[in-house]
Amino acid sequence: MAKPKEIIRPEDITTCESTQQMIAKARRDGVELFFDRAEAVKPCPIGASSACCKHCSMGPCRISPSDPYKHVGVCGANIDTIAARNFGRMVAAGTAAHTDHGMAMLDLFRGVIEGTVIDFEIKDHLKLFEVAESLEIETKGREVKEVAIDVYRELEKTYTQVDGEIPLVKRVPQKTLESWRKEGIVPRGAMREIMEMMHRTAMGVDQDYENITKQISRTALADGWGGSMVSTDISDILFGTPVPVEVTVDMGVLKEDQVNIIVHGHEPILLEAMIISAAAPSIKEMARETGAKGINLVGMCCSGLDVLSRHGIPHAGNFSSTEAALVTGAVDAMTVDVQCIKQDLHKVAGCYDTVFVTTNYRAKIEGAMHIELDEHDPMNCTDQIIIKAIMRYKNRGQKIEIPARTAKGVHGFSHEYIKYMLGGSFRGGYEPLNDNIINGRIRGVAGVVGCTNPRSKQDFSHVELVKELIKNDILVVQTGCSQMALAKAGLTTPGASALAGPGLAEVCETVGIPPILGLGACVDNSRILMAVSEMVKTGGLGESIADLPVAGCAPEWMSEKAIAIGQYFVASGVYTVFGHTFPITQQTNFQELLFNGLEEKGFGKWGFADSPQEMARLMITHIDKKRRELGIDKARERVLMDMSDRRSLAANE
Ligand code: SF4
Ligand code: MSK
Repeated sequence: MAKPKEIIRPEDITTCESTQQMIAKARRDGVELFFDRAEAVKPCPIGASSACCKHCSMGPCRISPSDPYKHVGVCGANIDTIAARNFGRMVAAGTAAHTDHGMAMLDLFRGVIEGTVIDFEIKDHLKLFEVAESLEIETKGREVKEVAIDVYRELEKTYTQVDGEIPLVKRVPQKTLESWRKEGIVPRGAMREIMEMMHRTAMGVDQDYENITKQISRTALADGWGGSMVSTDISDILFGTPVPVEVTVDMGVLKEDQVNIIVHGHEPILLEAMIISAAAPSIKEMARETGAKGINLVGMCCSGLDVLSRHGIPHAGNFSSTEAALVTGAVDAMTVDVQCIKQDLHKVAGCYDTVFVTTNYRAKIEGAMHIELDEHDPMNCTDQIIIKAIMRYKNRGQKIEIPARTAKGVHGFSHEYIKYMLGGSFRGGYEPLNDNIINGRIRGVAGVVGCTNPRSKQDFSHVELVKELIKNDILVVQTGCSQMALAKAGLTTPGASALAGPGLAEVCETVGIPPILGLGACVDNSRILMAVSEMVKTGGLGESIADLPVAGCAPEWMSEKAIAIGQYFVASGVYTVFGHTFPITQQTNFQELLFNGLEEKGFGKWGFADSPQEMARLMITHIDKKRRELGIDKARERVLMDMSDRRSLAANE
């Protein structure tokens, strides 16, 4: 076990009380968690500044971040080339993760259409037809299957198209699209963009940081408006578009008297299949025979977020709590698929006799049990896992300690539902949102998303930042582990309006929504792109996404996927702030380009801050700047002084 120099108190590591309790238990049990290793293994300062290159065997070459232009690599690559290449490869990896996930969803969709996958079906016909129409596919008088085949063929181009523009850019506001065309960054298929990104960042190819940055943007856009968007659309078509539902979260959702199975990862098919298996009478009977009151399916990380709003499945916690949940001893099985699965989950599970199963051929863990999920017979895998979990329940020898904490919240706000809830069934649309931004009741909209990271106090920055934003009348939309941080803090309920500024509170109370809207998994950031696109198309807030009073933030990010997401938001026109660290050397040309130069070209830009208060200040300052440029800053001043006007909002809506 790696020994941290000093034992850090659990309350200094995380604000999640359940995780604190389990850190203390793990220490008593002698079990090492990733929090311990984060303390013991300090990050390399040169790597953290992205000032090293190992792209060939003339190196690795290291540049001093404190004097970055003093030296160059053996080949002559300077700090801007080295940092831009490293950044580009992070974007390529993040884009590959989302687009490969999307491709898997598309494979499943094709299987359903061809009839080779029989356990799933096209559940949401309305969404299928809406997607078809957005791709300019004829729907009138046509059969569902005919439309589905055409949708499949169009969406496949998102990956394979070698030239021209991918089909989903039809959804991009015209002026934003024009700015991409001018810069030459409208994406082709993701396979082509990722391939070119990797080629251009190899030794001795593209050595102009500005030119590399164009391909970085193009690759990231192939993710946000391509692979990620396909993944979200197909999930909705096959499993249903989420609608708001009350869900219970936090580790208290584990039940001492039930067979607890945690599903962790990113692809919804695993948990969807698990739900079908767990409902089978023979399986239920088998569980009952062991004395268990039932089978308790629980989500974690993004798999859980994907299905919590479709099925009301409880959620135990985010990325930083996955090991901690095992420390309860109450988890009979943890099953995983792809992305954000720590290798040591297998080891921690072993300490508590928990059955740990990998299920995806792309993601095995050395020594771990692997039961492959085949979409043609998914329940063969999930039945086996549940039976193993029931056996573990029957023979539970561990002393169990389940944290008592739970919180309830409302989740499942797709961009379609936001349209409906704001406008009502007869006049669904984004006009009420835009109107309330124009009149100043809502100051702007912020996306707060992304991971947790053991190098930041878990959940702290997410919760403090969001509280500060809603206090300042900024409506917050969320995805990923950030959404779960706010859910555990009990702030995803309409009652959270009590913490909002007066204008935002009034709008939320009138409509009956929380000021913090959870949109789903990290791949569902595409829903936020669709929402900002709708805001532009609705009118009154400028002509491109870059004109909107909006901002984004990933306060505790850790994954390359987060960098890809950040870059597609920046290239789409959104000011995007990252917290705790940023993979760049300060005061270099590449940093200047990302943090200022891109905005001058009509895109968004990157920002960085350490504290949630500073993140909020940067985002609010940007939103106010956009309000000034739109000429709507005066409206807000008037509204803030006009209490009776605010009170009449309900009557006017
Ligand atoms: Fe060094 Fe250049 Fe090789 Fe990178 S590509 S390792 S900077 S010689
Ligand atoms: S799981 S990418 S830690 S959001 Fe999507 Fe959470 Fe970040 Fe993984």
